[in-house]
Parts: sequence; C-alpha cells; structure tokens
Amino acid sequence: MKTLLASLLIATPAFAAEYIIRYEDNFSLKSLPSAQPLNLKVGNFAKVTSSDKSFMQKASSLPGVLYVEENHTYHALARDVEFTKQWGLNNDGKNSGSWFSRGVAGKDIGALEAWKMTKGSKDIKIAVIDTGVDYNHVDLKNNIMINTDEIAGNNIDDDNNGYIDDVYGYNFAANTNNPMDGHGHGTHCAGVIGAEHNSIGIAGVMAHVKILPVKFLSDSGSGTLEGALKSVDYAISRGVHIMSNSWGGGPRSEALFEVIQKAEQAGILFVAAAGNSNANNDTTATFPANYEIESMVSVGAMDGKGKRASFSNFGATTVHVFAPGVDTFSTVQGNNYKKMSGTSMACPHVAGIAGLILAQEPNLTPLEVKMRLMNTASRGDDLRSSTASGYVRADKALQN
Ligand SMILES: [Ca+2]
Ligand SMILES: [Ca+2]
Ligand SMILES: [Ca+2]
Repeated sequence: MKTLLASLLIATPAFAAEYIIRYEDNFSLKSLPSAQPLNLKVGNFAKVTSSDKSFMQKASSLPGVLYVEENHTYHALARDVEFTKQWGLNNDGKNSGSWFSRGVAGKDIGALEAWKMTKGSKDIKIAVIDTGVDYNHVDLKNNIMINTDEIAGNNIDDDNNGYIDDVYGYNFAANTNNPMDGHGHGTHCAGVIGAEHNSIGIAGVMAHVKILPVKFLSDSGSGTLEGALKSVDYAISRGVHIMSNSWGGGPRSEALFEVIQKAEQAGILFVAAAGNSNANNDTTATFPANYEIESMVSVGAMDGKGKRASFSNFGATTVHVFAPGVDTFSTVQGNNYKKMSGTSMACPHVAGIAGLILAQEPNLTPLEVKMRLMNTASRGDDLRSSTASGYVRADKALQN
C-alpha cells in the first residue's frame, strides 16, 4: 500500500490535475498529503492535486475511498445582448423595437394576475448559486438575505457555521466572504427572481423574498466542481427553500449528485437551467439539470412568440418546464440593467414562481411544488415535443 501511495505523490506541477475524493469516516486523509478537506457538512469530501494520470483509478481502490472525480469546470449559461422590457412577465404582443422582435400577446408567466394573489414573502429564501449578486443594487438591496447571526468585519465566525463574517453570503470562487458580482450574470438572475417593486428599474417575479448570494462562478463566468459542492452545502446550511442554478457543463459527477440529493432531503427545491446547446437532454444528458433527483426542475427557454429559443436544450421527458429566456431585461452590477438571453434567464423565472407558490402554501414539498409547476404549465403545440409539460404560469400555479 505504501508503494501505491508514494506513487500518487510524485508531483510534476505542469500536468497536475485536481480531483474531488469522497471518503468514509475511517479513511485517513493523511495518506494523501496534498488532500485538502472541503469541510462539507453533508459528508467527507476533499480536493487532491495529482500529476499521476492513473490517480483516479489508484485512489478509487484505496480502502475507505468511495469514489474519485475530476474537479470539473462549469460555465454560466447566458448569452449577452442589450436593453429593454420584461415581456416574460407581461407580453402584450407589442413589445416591438430594435431590442426585441414582435412577440405574441399572452405568451408570458401571467405575473399581473399572479400578483393579485401574492407578491411573495420575506419568509422565502432563495439561493442564487452563480457569479455572485450585487447586494448593493438599488433594485435588490432590500431583498438580500442578511445573516443576522454574523457580526460584519470583526474577523470572527459569530454564528459558528465555519465561515467568518459571511454577512451577505459567500464567495467560493475566491474563498472570501464577499459574494459581490463582477460579471453581471448572477445579479441578472437575482433580479428576475426578486427585483424590488419600487418604481425603479424592473420588477422581479417576487416583490418580497430573501435572496442568498452564493458565488462559485468567477467574474469570467466559470467555476469548479469544488466550488459547486461548497455552494450547495453552504446554501443547505443557511436554510434556503429554493436553489436557482443557471450554470452547467461537464460529465456526470457523483459528488454533485450526492450533494444535491442532500438538498432535496433537506426539503429544498433545486431548479436548473437545461442548457444552451440546442440539444436533446433526453438523449444527451446535461448536468446538473439531468441528475436523477425526483424534485429537480430542469428549465428550457422560450421566446416572445412562445416558441423554443433556438439555443435552448429540450427534452420531452427530462426538460420539465419552459420559461421566458430570450431578451430578458434585468439587473446587473453597479445599479445597471441589461438584456440577456439563455436558459440561465428561464431558470430564475421558475425559481421565482416556486417562491410565490411557497409564499402562499409554505408546507408543500419540493416534489409537490414541481408537480404544481408542471400540472399548471401552459400546454400548446409550440413546445409539445420540447418539454414534459409546457411553459410555466404563475397565475395558474397559484390558482390551482
Ligand atoms: Ca459565519
Ligand atoms: Ca463576524
Ligand atoms: Ca424595481
């Protein structure tokens, strides 16, 4: 055994790769000196750097090691464009102009009708796991979830959750307590969910909500499996109800699957963008959207005519719902606004509607919320072969 372990330790940094290792309590990490424990609350995971091309095979066979995976890289699922209006909330068919090709009236989530029933609740907590969120944005700052058990700036972990001064959330891209967004993508998603109804800028699907900024995608829009695992683990520990995940890529990860399972077991709804590759998720799995988590909601993007966006992944079985995701106008950092397209933008529409449902019926399970979203979705010829249901309708979901 010593020989095997020694061979794992020879490092030629130029070719070193990072791995995520999942291990049992009786496994000693000391046998892998480069191992850094991730300190997840949901189980034993560590990151290991090795230049040995057969590291995965060797490490997997060690007693007490459950599995080993590459520390994959994920990417934000957005496409940048520019400017104006929120047809996804209220499509009058006249949202014409250089910023948006003419849409079809009524192809929206029914926000105006929904808001007659509820505009959300400060009791509902939604993690935006992304490039961070501009928590000072004038259209978001009152809807950010503040860790009231943590005293800012005293360099003490007051709430003893393993993270010093995590007042606004956490930044697993830089391992700091500042989840500020230097990219725009995460702030955009946050605005779709919960931009304040305050006469400034735009309106979120929810007027009242607490958004937890969890950053693992860097300001260039990419992040690692390690960061994704830490993000989900952290959001579980902060007691959120919903996680909005507008990112993806890479092969299947047993570690990520397991951590998302823990979220489901904690009663959290995991909403994921279906992907922007114009691909069939029924035949080519996209992760995290395709994990076999019963309550997971995979979201495709529709345009203002109610049709599948040209870039959106689809799947008559595996893409559960569609939502507006073309020319979506929302918040970006620095008190700005911008138009973006992607299943990234569709995903937070669904997270927001799920939040409205839970504001009205707090005792529903994640699976019940998912079934509500699917059973009340607007079915039609346009999306028939693209999704298991149709496009989400907040008004119908609340009237149920
Ligand atoms: Ca803390
Ligand atoms: Ca503190
Ligand atoms: Ca506003």
